Amino acid sequence: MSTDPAPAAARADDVLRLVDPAGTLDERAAAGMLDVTGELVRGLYRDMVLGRRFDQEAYSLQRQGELGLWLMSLGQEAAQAGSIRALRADDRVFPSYREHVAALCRGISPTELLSQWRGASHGSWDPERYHFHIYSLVLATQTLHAVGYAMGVRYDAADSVVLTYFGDGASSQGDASEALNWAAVTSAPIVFFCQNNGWAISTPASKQYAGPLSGRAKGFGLDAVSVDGNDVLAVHAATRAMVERVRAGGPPGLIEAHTYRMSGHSTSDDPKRYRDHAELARWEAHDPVERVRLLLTARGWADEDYFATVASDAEELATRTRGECRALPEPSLSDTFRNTLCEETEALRREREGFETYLESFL
Ligand SMILES: Cc1ncc(C[n+]2csc(CCOP(=O)(O)OP(=O)(O)O)c2C)c(N)n1
Repeated sequence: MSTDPAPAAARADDVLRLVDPAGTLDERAAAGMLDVTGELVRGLYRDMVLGRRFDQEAYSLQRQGELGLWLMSLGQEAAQAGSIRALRADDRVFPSYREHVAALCRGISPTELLSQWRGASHGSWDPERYHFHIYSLVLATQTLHAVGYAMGVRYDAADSVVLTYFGDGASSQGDASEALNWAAVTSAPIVFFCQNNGWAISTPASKQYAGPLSGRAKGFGLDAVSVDGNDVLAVHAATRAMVERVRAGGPPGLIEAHTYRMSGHSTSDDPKRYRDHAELARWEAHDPVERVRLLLTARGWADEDYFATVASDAEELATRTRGECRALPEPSLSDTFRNTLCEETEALRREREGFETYLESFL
């Protein structure tokens, strides 16, 4: 049995690609979709490099015992930067748990991003401030929350759009199908963004479903497209087009971005036990960051000074991440009770006080 996720992608409808792995831009495909300027490409490149360096630092922090767990995003930078940069700041995002690059692009700070993984807080950042909801480890649950929110947007006659991220594994959850169906029948202003990285921990996509996810969405009545998820310009163009259609009152949409996580599922996982080396090597040749570096160089849109500046900004981000993470205050165990409900009930107060008395008995 093949464990290579590529066959699932091959069965998909036309997969949009604007830049190939050698950094060559397909001018004809891009025409009418995207005004490809040096400024746009430089910005996306920077997002990806900073996001990758942050992810690497968080991985190291976990290995040194500073974080309880980390879910890496290595290789998924284009899918995230390309899509989030296609949204307006007031568009709402419902992520799963691996959207670190997208979160940083939204302005969420390293500390806010890491505190949940350090066990220092229950939800880390304020979703209202960033229009970016907190992470959920329960697969696909956020897709239903997102549809509910999008229905509210429609009732308010507002013109913001909701985007929800989920994985190929999450698409096998009933919640995801319910969300697609409910979005379609209510014409909710929502875009489902699937980062199809071919694996749900150790289960390959080929063992989860037989047809492309984009096809499944069309069956529910959604608009759907398939993109090369390692091509940041293709992702950006496809998301912009889809978001514009949805904002203008078109049906909800789904974008299936074919990508690959070049690291394990989490710091608790050892992908060498189920993925073969050749598969990883094939995807390394499709590195999303390298492709953009080649494009920038070939077009003369960036020189060595520019790349050095981005690299030094990434180092600065890593240093800040480490310092701020280690300085996070220890949480109080009582907060577990305080964060359960918005307003503490009498019963909860009794439980909390009982627990605090129990803790004090150890002093
Ligand atoms: C409802 C539910 N079932 C099972 C799990 C265990 N689980 C955690 S991550 C994961 C695989 C998710 O794969 P995918 O959705 O493709 O996202 P990826 O982690 O690859 O980004 C599973 C099965 C869970 N967290 N929630």
